[in-house]
Amino acid sequence: MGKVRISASIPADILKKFDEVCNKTGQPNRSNAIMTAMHDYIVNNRWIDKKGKVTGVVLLTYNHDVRGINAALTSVQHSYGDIINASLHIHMDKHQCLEIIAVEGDMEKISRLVRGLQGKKGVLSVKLVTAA
Ligand code: NI
Repeated sequence: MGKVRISASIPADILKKFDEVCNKTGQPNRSNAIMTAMHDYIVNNRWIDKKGKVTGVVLLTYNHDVRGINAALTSVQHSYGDIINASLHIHMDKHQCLEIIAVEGDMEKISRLVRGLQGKKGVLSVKLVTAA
């Protein structure tokens, strides 16, 4: 398949970090690294098409300095109490937190939970890993 040229606007600090990781991982050029990152994004989001009962974990990282984020994330999780078995909070450093949320239930509802978390200001990443 032929290649297409794209253009995108992204924050300078993200690009700087991206280029640093590209160098460390030995990517031949930025286009190749972006292609790899896009492939990972596609693979990481395959769960979107899953259906039925799913068991897994949601890995959520966020910046806890953002005003109101803790309350917002707790509120979302309380709304999905029937599919959340447990959660574990890890203070990664002074600013970043990792939350591991064990989920079990209908994929459609888990998907809504993930989207609810993704939409909050200060959230850095949300990843769902399904066990079955
Ligand atoms: Ni924390």
